[in-house]
This record gives sequence, C-alpha cells and structure tokens, in this order.
Amino acid sequence: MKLYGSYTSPFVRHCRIVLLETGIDCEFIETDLAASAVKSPTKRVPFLEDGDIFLTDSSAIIKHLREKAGSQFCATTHELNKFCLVNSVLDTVVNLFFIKRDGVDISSIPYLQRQAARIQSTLEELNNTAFALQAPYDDADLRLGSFMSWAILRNQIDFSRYPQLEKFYQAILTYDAFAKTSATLNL
Ligand SMILES: N[C@@H](CCC(=O)N[C@@H](CS)C(=O)NCC(=O)O)C(=O)O
Repeated sequence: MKLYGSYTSPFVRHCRIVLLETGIDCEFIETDLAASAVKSPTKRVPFLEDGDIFLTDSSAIIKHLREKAGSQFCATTHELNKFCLVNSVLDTVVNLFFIKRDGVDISSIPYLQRQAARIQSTLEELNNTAFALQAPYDDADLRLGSFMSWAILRNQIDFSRYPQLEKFYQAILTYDAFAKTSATLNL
C-alpha cells in the first residue's frame, strides 16, 4: 500500500494518524503539487494505491483504512455531520490560502467574501459543539485537530476567539498519534 502526500497537508495528516492507530503497513511517498497534478485527477494530495484500488480523497482513504482494520469511519450521523462541518471549513480555509498566495485581494470578490463569512460562522458553530477532550478521538475530532494545527502553522486563524476549540487543541496535542504526525517534525 502506498500513500502519496505532503507532511504539511492536514488531509494527509489525518490519513497518517489513522495509519498509526490501525498499524496498517503503508509506504509514504512525499508528493508535491507538481507530482499530484500528474498522478491524480483531482491534482491534490492525498491519494492512495492499494493493489487495484486507487483512492483520491482523504475521506475515502480513511474509510478504506478503518474498514480494513475491522473498524468504521464516522459510525453515526452525528459524527459524520461534525466531520463534514470541520471538513467544510478546512476546505474553505485551504482554498482561500491558495488564492491569497496568488496575490488575490479576497475582499474585492463577493464569492470570496462569502467564503470568509462561512469560515467565521462555522468556527462559531464548532466552538459550541462538543469534541472529545481525551482519547479515544473519533474521525471528527481528528479532522478538527489536523485542521487547527495546519491553520496555526500557516497563520490563517486566530483561535483565541474560540476558547472551547483552544481547549480541545491543547488536549489533542498530547495524543500520541497526533503528536507523532506533527508537520513541524518534518519541516
Ligand atoms: N477533498 C480532498 C482535499 C485535499 C486537498 O485540498 N489537498 C490540498 C493540500 S492540503 C492540495 O493538494 N491542494 C492542491 C490544489 O488545490 O491544487 C481530500 O480530502 O483529500
């Protein structure tokens, strides 16, 4: 099995956490934007090869890994909804990050203002949502931790306005599989 990705991507990190948790043997192949543009139709990382199976999205990869290990991905509708909320804000922040990096003034484009407003309202909702403060962490928790860590590393969000999220983050920092996959270990 081969997982293609970067050490900084929050989507890839979540997959790496699941690999550590499940103990599944998998080779990690460091892949940059140029290589992902050639090797995956999404032109994104992560993507995974497992024999004849080729998966091009972190959620599908995590479902595949969990089921291979005899477990489940987002076992309840409630967990799936929390996962989707986090994933939606993560996708939006990553999208704006790349657009701003290309020099676009996001305040001049109405749809990008809508994206920025979506980030604020979703963070408020997440701050009022219960997430685990100790192991076991489910996939909604792990996606939230991966998102927060990336957003802090890239200076994209000031979480001091969201005290419950900060409390969650301080707790997950001490979780072994989370600590071992920190992007800063590979910078
Ligand atoms: N829905 C995808 C999102 C993956 C994604 O956005 N990856 C980023 C890295 S953090 C990427 O490769 N972006 C390159 C691009 O958008 O061109 C997943 O969950 O795997």
